[in-house]
Amino acid sequence: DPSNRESDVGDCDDGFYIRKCVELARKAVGFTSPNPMVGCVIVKDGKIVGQGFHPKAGQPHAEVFALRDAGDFAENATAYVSLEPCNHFGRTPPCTEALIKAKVKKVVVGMVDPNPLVESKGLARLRDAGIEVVVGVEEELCKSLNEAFVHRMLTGKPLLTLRYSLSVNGNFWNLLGDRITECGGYYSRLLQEYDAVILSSSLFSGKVSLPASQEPGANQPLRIIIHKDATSSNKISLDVNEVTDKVIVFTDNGIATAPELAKKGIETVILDQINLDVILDYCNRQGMCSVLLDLRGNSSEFEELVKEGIQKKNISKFVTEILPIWNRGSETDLLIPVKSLDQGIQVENLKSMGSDQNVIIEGHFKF
Ligand code: AOF
Ligand code: ZN
Repeated sequence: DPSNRESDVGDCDDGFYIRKCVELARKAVGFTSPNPMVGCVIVKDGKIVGQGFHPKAGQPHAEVFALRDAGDFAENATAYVSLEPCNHFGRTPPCTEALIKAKVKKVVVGMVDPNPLVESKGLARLRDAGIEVVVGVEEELCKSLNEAFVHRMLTGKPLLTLRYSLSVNGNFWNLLGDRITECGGYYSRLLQEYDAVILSSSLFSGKVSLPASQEPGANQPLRIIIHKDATSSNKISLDVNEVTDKVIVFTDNGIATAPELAKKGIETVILDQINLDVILDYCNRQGMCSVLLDLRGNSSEFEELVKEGIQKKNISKFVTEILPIWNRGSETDLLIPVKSLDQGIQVENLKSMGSDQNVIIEGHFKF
């Protein structure tokens, strides 16, 4: 009897269960690339009888875990999935077949899978098997959950996010950092969601100042360190104790840098010219969906990278509305976490503070 099963039912609408799927899916944040995050719940007679999420590429999909959890209760039940069930053999077999075999009656889907291998074919397969299919429940939520995966599927590039912390008085390039980089803070939480983070070599004077979570099992984004104009007198210094195995250095002078880093077991990529496109292509080939560009550091190497990025992408609002506000004030002693500078209200707040206020702004901006 399904009513004997443990459940956490609130109200019984489709949106509720898809939101539950999204909540489950997010348990794997930072770990699923190149795959999306997906959650699934199996519902029978108004009770959740099974649930699961996709933990990591190569491992079973959300539906498989949820069906396993539900066992025989899956028969005649409704399966809720935040993403269209796949109908192809990838690293794992098709979820459509698993749902059909389990004899579910109905499948409610958050969004169509933008992966061309799947796109609507999963839905068609379920309908062919006589299963009722509903699509597009909490669609925006499901899309935003997998914004990076969707972006990569549509563009062939990872989603790039610019992360900054800076003072009102400082200009765009005069970036702050260390006081805002404690573990567990805003930046620390942001890092958990990314596959890689691009850092300037100028940040490294003996140790890697990245507030990545120290919790066991926490996601550690690949640290991509840019070291431009490397010479024997301008060497990168990485403290090997702080370095995880997930570090790679992009440099334009292998002679100055590579042998020393190789001795420490750090991979170096030597390029004629370091630019964002090359780095993003590299990340894409590694199956990464999301990359964070950390604006801390003061070196010219970084300024060029960011300027190039700004010219290419449409962040005119950032340049026209936000930058002038920063040309005020003097020292900085107040921290305002800003989730996204896109939000006009926060811009207004800053304006009303006047020029004598000392403000540090922290946030991130999706390109
Ligand atoms: C689902 N449920 O939980 C996930 C799906 O190599 P594979 O077998 O893992 O297949 C990867 C593709 O399957 C991925 O690109 C995406 O289109 C879909 N992911 N699909 O039904 C899941 N993670
Ligand atoms: Zn699947």
